[in-house]
Amino acid sequence: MSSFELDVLQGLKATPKYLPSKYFYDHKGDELFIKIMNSPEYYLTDCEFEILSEQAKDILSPFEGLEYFEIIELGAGNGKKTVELLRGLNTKKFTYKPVDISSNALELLSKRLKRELPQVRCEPEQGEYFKVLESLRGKHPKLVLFLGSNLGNMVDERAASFLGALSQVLNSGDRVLLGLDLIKSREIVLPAYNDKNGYTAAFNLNLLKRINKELLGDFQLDKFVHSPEYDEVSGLAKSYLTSTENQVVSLNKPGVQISFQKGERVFMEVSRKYNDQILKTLLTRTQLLIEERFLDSRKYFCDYLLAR
Ligand code: AVI
Repeated sequence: MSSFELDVLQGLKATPKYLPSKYFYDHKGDELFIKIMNSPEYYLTDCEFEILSEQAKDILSPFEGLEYFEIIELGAGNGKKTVELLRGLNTKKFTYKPVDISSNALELLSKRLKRELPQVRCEPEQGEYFKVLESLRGKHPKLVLFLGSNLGNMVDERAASFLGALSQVLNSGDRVLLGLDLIKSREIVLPAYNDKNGYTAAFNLNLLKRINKELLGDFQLDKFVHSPEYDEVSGLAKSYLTSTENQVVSLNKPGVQISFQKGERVFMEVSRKYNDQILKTLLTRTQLLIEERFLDSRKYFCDYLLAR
């Protein structure tokens, strides 16, 4: 059984039901995520683009005097923001190593780099963050980029163990640039997860489509609605797909039937929003310390520079 099949089965048999958001990113999911990032409601990308393009020099200052270093990007996506950070650097001094679960996203990124910064030495690696961590060990000084509030898609416990594992493969003096979306009002956050064009709804529903295709399922997409929620006290944004009627869905590959009640929700994704305190709690069991904060002009988003 593939891990996709196992994880989907486990999630749909659980109470309450859930599906892991890491499976959003098939070919169609990648396309929809790019549309989300270009949506006016999805402020995260613009904020971080502003930070990286306007403050690149300050962000990279700890690496200024070094002869050679590596820039490793976890969850590189299409690299639009990172290109801004790399633009001002002397290309002989570093290697850029983007890591992503999506080989399609890595291909798009490599093409973008060839077009926009052809001199940059780029060594892409396809894989899950947790699984590639070991391969990051090495003697060269490192800057690890974990941008886009990607950490927010992990529940806190997993985020803390991820940061712990990351800290363990780094050497003293290495840095992590961690891009986090900050806690703010629901009037700003909720529309980012419920855009008017319906890209976010389609992004969530696309996972049902993927299950239909890969696990021979018969989900009827018009019988589920995208229902995001956000609690501005805890900073937790959560996305659900809600069943609009009592229904039974078959997955013919494992050969199971799953019942849904009218109004029953399938938890699809957490997108945590942060503040200093929440981040400090996640860092307690690591050897990473907050060295500096880089904010956008609206103070919606923060790129934290962490030092090992
Ligand atoms: C990739 N990640 C940080 C996005 C987020 O904001 O949680 C994924 C996303 N889901 C819906 N819209 C965007």
